[in-house]
Amino acid sequence: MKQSQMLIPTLREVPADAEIASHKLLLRAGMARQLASGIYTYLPLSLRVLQKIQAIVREEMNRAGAQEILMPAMQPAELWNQTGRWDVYGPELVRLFDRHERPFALGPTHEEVVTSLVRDDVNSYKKLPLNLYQIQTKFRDEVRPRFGLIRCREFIMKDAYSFDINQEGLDRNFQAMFDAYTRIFTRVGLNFRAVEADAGAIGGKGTYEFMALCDIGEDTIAYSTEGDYAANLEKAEVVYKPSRQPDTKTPDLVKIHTPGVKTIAQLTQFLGIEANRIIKSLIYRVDDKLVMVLVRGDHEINEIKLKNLFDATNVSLAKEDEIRTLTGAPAGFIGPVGIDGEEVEIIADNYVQDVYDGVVGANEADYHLKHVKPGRDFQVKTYTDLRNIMEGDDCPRGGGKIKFARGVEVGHVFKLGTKYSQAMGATFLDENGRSQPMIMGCYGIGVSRTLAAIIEQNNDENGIIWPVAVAPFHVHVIPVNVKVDEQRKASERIAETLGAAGLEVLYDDRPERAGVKFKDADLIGLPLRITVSDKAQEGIVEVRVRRTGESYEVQIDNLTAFVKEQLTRLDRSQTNPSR
Ligand code: 9G3
Repeated sequence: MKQSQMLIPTLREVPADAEIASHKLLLRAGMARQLASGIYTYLPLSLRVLQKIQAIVREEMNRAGAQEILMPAMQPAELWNQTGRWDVYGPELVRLFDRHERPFALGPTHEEVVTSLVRDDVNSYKKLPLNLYQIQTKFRDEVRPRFGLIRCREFIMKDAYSFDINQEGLDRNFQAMFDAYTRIFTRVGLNFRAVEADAGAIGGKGTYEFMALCDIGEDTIAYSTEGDYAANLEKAEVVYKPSRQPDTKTPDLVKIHTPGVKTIAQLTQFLGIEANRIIKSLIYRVDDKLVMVLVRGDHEINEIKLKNLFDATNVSLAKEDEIRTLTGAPAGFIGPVGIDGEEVEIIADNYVQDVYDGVVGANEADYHLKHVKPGRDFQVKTYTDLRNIMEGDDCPRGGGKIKFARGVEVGHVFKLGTKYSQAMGATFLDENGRSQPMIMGCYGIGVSRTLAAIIEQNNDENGIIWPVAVAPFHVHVIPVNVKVDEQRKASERIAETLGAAGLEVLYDDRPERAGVKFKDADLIGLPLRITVSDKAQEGIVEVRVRRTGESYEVQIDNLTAFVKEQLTRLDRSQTNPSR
């Protein structure tokens, strides 16, 4: 392909709102342009990469027994009313009216559509299992689109849906999808972890997020220094080991004046004690009731665990006036001592029970209590795992210590069970002729987000460094001076020969200065760059490896073999990035 004829509008500078590497580079390398907030045009180079990612996705989905379909983006509201989700989702669901004033949604996901399809056309156990997938544009009117293609309002997703007659079938499909995702993200060259995640509103047991490790990721992953354990911080369970109690008797409670000392940090400073001697008390509104939650001063409450404990829809910190009404004191001075467990449930993280000679708010402004002993001075209805795991904690599964990493979710696999099939009447007749709801799973990959994550993980100060498997082209052929006939002719011959050998070649035939062309080549980031200079007269060109900076002088007669060998070597190193 001649670069002078391709739309690759490279930029030196980018708008200030492009904060992260992939967003900057997509704009600078002439790969994408924003049409509106969170809405992008993919330019030719991006499309070539997307098509390679999608080819890998299709190969692995088909290998796992899934069948490709393509569902509409326009979804009738009544489908969403059958599952009750029309009213669950707010402004994030893009809604419109057709010419007959009928309400529609632009699909953010396709559980309703695919379940109605299967309900209407599949009704015998003989027709199951079934796994249908599509690669299609999704619409979600995010309140704050950001980070380029990482968080868009219109994006490309591969979404798959499996239908089985029983749990074993779902487990098989789930495992097949899990393995397919592992192969997909390995083949595209991503450094990723499959992490246990919280099922959230979807419900159902067993859900994993595939996280591309990168510092701009919004999710925190807790992983073990040994073994394979990894979990989203929301989900990571904390193993509780009772600590031996010092056998000294805890003195009686004493109220102390702590004027304006509200936070844990101020309290440790004021009293000269460790944060693990303080019991933090928080009042939460859990659906329609108030709950007092206790965690040790050096720990953080995990609101997802709190929500799951009550199987609640909403969990939020109580308002200042609710706190005062309930405890008689402002936040920062509240505590469990003297609170009537009948009026407000008191629950605590496991590690609270080992706090000895502790400190809590006195339920009076500017006062705390010291020498507090759980079980003696206050009762707790439930001790359970309510805190965030922390770096250095023991891994809850097997050995090792917990470390944190940040990640971007590029895949998500769910066991749905009968949530949608029940609601929409997607049933099948089992071998006894009895009607049963199908058991479902759903599986998503953010295809356009994967493109951004690959750039996020593969770049340096000069630009993108494409993994071979998804590079827009394999080789960049650049004459130092295209006005010198011998260089131009040699370049054209080389582009022709490599093309004929099945390689994808971008030939920079632009009448630009060499420096400009080399800068653009580094920006665009193809795996290999072939520089054609006057040395071509001696039958020699320079081959430069973008990832490593290595450069080789190569006989033109040996160029095809050398290029293929380099690409193979690079590809092998990239599909198993350092774990
Ligand atoms: C909505 C809107 C946003 C949404 C959803 C519905 C996320 C919604 C969860 C899923 C679950 C899986 C199949 C592919 C993999 C993910 N955001 N989810 O259901 F109406 Cl506005 O999409 N779906």
